[in-house]
Amino acid sequence: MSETAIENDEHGNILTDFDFEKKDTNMMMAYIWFGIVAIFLGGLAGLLQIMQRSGWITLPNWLTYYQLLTAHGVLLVLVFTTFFIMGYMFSGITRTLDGKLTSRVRNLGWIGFYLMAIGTIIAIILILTNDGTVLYTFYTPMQASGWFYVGLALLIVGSWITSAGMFTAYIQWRKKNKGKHSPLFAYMTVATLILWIHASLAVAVSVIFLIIPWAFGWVPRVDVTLTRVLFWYFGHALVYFWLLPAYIYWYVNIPQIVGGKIFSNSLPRLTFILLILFSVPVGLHHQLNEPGVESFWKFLQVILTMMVVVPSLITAFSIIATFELAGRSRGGKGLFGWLTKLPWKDARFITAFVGMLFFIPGGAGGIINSSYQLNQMVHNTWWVTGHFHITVGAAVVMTFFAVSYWLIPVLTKRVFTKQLNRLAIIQTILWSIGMILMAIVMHFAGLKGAPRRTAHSTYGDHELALSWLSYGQVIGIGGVILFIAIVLLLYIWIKLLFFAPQSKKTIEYPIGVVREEAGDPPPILEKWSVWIGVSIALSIIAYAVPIYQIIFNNDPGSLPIRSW
Ligand code: HAS
Repeated sequence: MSETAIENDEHGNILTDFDFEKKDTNMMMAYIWFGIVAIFLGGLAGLLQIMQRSGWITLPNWLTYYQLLTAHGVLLVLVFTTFFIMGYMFSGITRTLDGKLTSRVRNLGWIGFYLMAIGTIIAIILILTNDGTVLYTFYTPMQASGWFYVGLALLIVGSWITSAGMFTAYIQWRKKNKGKHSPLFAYMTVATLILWIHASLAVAVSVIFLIIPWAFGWVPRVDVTLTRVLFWYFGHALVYFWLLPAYIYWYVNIPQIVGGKIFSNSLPRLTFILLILFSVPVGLHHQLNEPGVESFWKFLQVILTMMVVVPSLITAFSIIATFELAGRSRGGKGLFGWLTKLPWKDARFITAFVGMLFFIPGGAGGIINSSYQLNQMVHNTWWVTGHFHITVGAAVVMTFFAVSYWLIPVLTKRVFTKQLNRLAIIQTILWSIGMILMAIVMHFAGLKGAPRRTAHSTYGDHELALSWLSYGQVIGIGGVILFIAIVLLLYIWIKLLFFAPQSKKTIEYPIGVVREEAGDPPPILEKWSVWIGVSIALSIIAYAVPIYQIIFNNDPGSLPIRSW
């Protein structure tokens, strides 16, 4: 569905006659606002921690490296992502379904928001008091205050209620539009939320039934292997919960921005179905070097990991096809002439495009990580930190920045001016340089053995550890540039929230139109029960035996450890 474009403003924005209802806008803005605060605080923690790790500063007694690392991880990859994603998906669901939400859906959206917000605040207070310094993976037997886990549980339960709101909107639309296939944005949102709920059930079971009773001292010991396996059941799918909304932008919004059409109406749906199926039964590839699980099951999940790469490769080729069609329809000739016709000066496009470029080495690095033997080389080194900064920290987050450059103006009815667009492009350049210096160099340092999750140390001036020092300096500079980029981003957002010129009309909410030649999607792709069933079956095949073995191997469990 495309909007009715009525005119262009002097900054080149397309103005439309579409308006969200004020009540809906308020709810979406609440999510976006929380995300903005989280990214700033998380970025600040990142800056301090990288400066400590590079040996540039000594932290005061009341603040430790691991506390900052926990705050950085929780605020950025758990809090910022979840709030921003929910706000963005709510906006797209509203825009492509009925244009407005029913009060039932909106109420669920608000209840979810408050639970998530309360949970986050509890967890952050515990991190600040140094009672939750267990990193974002909260690996047992490190034990935080029970309230830290209660906070995280509320964040997850809140997100389920938010999801219920979006499911309700989708079900209401389908009842009114029997026999029609749903708009692509809504379809992809539903797929993302199915994946999220399936995966997060495992971590909720672990937190509520295993970790919380142990952390409050109701039971003395915890089964470490079981909690870690349940964490990674969730933890790998979590990365696709970040990635899929970025894919929604690439598949659905960007075609409109580049002046093209959506390449196919079925392929994106198939991609998301494959991601539902294969993103969960692969978590053991994070534990290839851990004891307690038979290698057969690890190997099986390595094979399934190679399957989950397929939808990303489909995405790569589909997006390039979309760009080519757009470039050619704008007069691009020859083998690569279409590239010159893409809107390189539009921050809504270029920021996400650079994110896509980062995802090429990011994805290749992921394949290296998941190759059983190669994992021994990179596991627990800075390589992995580099990998996730160019995947989530670049590909995904740069896409979210691009989304914010039109979503905030749509919600605030302010104008994304030429000057803000220029600043956004500078922000993209800074972010890219920062990521190259920090995350790409981390890969090399990791190959030389530099460990992740460790504070600055020269390990008694050991020769090997000294060889990491020069990498640390470059990585530190990258981290500082990234923080400067966050400050610039904040400036742009504050302008868009409060100070950019107000517009009477709303700027375009870019929803691409599917190419006329593309056929209708086969109805089976929207039979969710089938795919949920297959997904559960695959997870049972991959996990039932190892989990059974862990539970019945008479592991005495571990007493708590406070390592900080
Ligand atoms: Fe990963 C560790 C394997 C993708 C995030 N990963 C992590 C951690 C995080 C993370 C946070 O197997 C650390 C967790 C922790 O704290 O311990 N990862 C993979 C694999 C993929 C993968 C196989 N990871 C991601 C994504 C993430 C993410 C996405 C966040 C969003 N990862 C691992 C493994 C580990 C791991 C192990 C554990 C390592 C260890 O030992 O601890 C795959 O999904 C990647 C597939 C992607 C591709 C790329 C396709 C390229 C595209 C861009 C196209 C470009 C265009 C532009 C269109 C094959 C789609 C070009 C246009 C032109 C015109 C030229």
